[in-house]
Amino acid sequence: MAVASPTQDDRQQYYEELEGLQMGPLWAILRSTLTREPQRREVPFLWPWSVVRPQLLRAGKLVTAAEAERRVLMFLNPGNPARIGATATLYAAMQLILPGECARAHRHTPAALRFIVEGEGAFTCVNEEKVTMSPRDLVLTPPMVWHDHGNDGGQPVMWLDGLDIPLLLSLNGVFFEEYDGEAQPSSMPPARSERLYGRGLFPGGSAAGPAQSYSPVWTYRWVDAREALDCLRRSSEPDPFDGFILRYVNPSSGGEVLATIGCRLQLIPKGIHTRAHRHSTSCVYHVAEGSGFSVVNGVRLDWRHGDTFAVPIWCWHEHAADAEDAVLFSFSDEPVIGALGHRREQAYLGNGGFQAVESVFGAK
Ligand code: 1HN
Repeated sequence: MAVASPTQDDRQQYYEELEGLQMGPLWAILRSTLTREPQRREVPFLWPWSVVRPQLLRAGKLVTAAEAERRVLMFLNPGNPARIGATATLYAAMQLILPGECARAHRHTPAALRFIVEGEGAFTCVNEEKVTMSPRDLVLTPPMVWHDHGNDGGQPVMWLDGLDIPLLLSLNGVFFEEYDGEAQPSSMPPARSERLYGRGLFPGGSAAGPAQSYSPVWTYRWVDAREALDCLRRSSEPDPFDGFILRYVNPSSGGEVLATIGCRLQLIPKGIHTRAHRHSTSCVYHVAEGSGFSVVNGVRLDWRHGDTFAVPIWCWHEHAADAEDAVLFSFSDEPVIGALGHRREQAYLGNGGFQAVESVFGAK
């Protein structure tokens, strides 16, 4: 029996009724949801140190560490104002601690890393172990590990904070606890985690535990990382897409330092322009040494020491150093994408492997 064709009104009325019942027709959103490639709102973006530093020092005059708990300026991606993050999964920010200040102890499920940008004399106390912080050291505070920061020196200390907050928020996975007291006692021998786990030797016998999901080494020193990078540069060929690149490793597993965040240090030799590629992971870069530029989806980002920039997922990117070697520290959500089995990478094949520059970031 033939059915009378439904009118637009019939459908409209039906959809409205469904809405009131907390239901919806999949066919209305199927194609706009299951897209051929990721729909990304975040855009390539750069936060210049020359802009960030004075604003952060201004915060030091306006807000105490005690008031703020953490005196931090967040790096927010303008493509997605609703999200607290530099990319869809990664939060990045710059923190300031002034001489004599304490950023009180707490712990939480989001994983964190610090890459020190300026100043000597600060420390992070990680599970009762005092970890000193010097420029360009990497310091980890893994999930649910107690941490507070202090500054015993005479200078303001600033560092890049990297966390997986946007990811954890989307998983509804945030737990947070305050410590009973402002700062933890430092009951552990100084530098215990580096001395015990950071030297290719591990406890044996009954003290040998299983591989951990995060690195038991709380800090990776710049002198060591820089020396390793130099050694790599002198003894191997550069990767066409990444130059000379090192992975900060969890020595208990050989895997990434944090379950949700991977860290890299890469050297782009002077005069080298890497080929463009893109991958199904997002990344935040910080310029540890030198200057140069990256082209990210056709946008040229010129960078120098202290700058931080975001490369959202599936964006073409290539790097070039100026007259000196440049060193980029970066962190990404690669461990998450990898664990899900969704790692993809693509080389840019057009134009000899280099993108055409369509715009220059920050140009008026
Ligand atoms: C945090 O614990 C710190 O300990 C910094 O320095 C930034 C942002 C969100 C949640 C926790 C820190 C943070 C944070």
